[in-house]
Amino acid sequence: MLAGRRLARQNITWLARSRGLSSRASTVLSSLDIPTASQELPGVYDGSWKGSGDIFESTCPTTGEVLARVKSAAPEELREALAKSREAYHYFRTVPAPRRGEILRQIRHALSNKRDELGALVSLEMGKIKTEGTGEVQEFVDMCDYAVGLSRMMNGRVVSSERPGHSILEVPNPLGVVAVLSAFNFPVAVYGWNLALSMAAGNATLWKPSPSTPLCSIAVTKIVSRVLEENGIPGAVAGLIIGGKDVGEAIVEDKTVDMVSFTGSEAVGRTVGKVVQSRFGKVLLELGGNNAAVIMPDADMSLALPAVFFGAVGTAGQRCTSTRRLYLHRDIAPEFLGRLEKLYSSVRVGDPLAKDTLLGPLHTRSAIGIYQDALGYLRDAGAEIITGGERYDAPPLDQGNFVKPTIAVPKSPDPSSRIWSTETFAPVLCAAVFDHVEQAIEWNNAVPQGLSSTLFTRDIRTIGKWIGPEGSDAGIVNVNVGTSGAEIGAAFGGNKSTGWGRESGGDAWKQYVRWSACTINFSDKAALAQGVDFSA
Ligand code: UN1
Repeated sequence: MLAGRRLARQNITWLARSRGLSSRASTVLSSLDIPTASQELPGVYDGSWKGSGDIFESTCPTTGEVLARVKSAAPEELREALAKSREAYHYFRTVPAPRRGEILRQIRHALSNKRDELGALVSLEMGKIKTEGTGEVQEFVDMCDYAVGLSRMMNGRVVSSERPGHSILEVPNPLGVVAVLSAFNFPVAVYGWNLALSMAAGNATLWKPSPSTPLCSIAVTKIVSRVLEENGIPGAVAGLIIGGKDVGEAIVEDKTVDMVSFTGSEAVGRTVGKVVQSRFGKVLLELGGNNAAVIMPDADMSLALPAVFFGAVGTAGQRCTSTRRLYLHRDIAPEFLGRLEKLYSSVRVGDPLAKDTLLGPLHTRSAIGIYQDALGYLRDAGAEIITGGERYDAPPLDQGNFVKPTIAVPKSPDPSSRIWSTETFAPVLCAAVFDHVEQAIEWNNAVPQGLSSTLFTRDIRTIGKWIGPEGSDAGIVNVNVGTSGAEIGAAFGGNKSTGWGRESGGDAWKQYVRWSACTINFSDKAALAQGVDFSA
């Protein structure tokens, strides 16, 4: 009897301590040492954990439950974090690059040890399915590998001088403090792209994640900071600052932030770009995408169909690289749409943590509104909705932000109309029919955004046109591969209103350093360039 009562009491304590969190949520959080008890979590790290600003709630998009309450940065905490970042940079810039690479190798190891747990947290907090959550952590791991290599290859150049006994060096040096303002849709990978390059380059990085995915950033920062501490490196080399619009604005305006790497909407990016430019800081923008897939009559359907399906429905249409426009050659349009619709009807919707799920929820309640607005506009403009077009409103999906993936055929393919020229961050795919590849390329290029694009064909001549000067003007120009799901090895980013930024691979690292051209005179003569004679 006594034992029974004690057990009941224990049960009550457990419930109180875990705030009635579902076991689904508490299992994921506990696996990453995120407290499930009711205390508020500190959301600022600059060598020590703190936070006394407004409280942000992390809400599960699948169940609507509050996963945690996080204390954001008060204004003086932001100022302190920025000062700590600068101090950390002063130390870190003197650490030899290959040694910085060794620390990145340890971070890579620590992240990959927690790959499944972090992947599950991404699923829980952001809402993408588990395989994509894990894939995102893998992207960070890959990026660390890449940066370890780079740490021995961030080479400058020796340039031939026109003057005897002179040498010219182009030298990359650490830049300073890099702020990373990231979005909810890739709450781990996009920080990984930036942190890995920024660390290899010898900078201090300060991360302001989306305020709706604080737990992913806290979990990642804990893993990274442990490695830094073990190596005697100041924690502010990889600082974290959770905050809202005011914190974002203060960072963007702050002259001590040498570079701002911003991922988000075109509207906010426009302001970020202007403000950072006006104080002559460096800015890297990754803004909207409005990505098209072009399907030629000779396309291999077994490649094109799954690529469009994943591109448009994967991540519930919430990648910058999601396929939003589908241009079909007249000869295959009815067959393609019929088969695509079948794939759509087979989509398994539900808990993104469940193994078989292909479609999770949208990240926020307000995203449902954006989806419904887009559908309302399409209907008013006379578009035919082939499939989807509404929420899943039966239990248990009504608890979360679930919407049906949609294929629409707008009345007109006019790329300047709102339907085609704006990015809707939801699974809405608009289709149009073309007769000649030139027409499809023109439509592909006629929108303001220029992130990703793809062409499906077996004809080498069409491929040549597509990737050449008369082809797609996007930053990512694929062939027989979907618009989304890029690897880290090539530079990632887009042109035009996507912002021209480049992250991850390729030459992206060159933005995270300051370049010096150093002319050195090894001779005894004071020669001037271009043969100028200034002898007294
Ligand atoms: C984004 O949506 O902001 O290419 C990034 C992709 C991913 C990254 C997307 N590797 O889809």
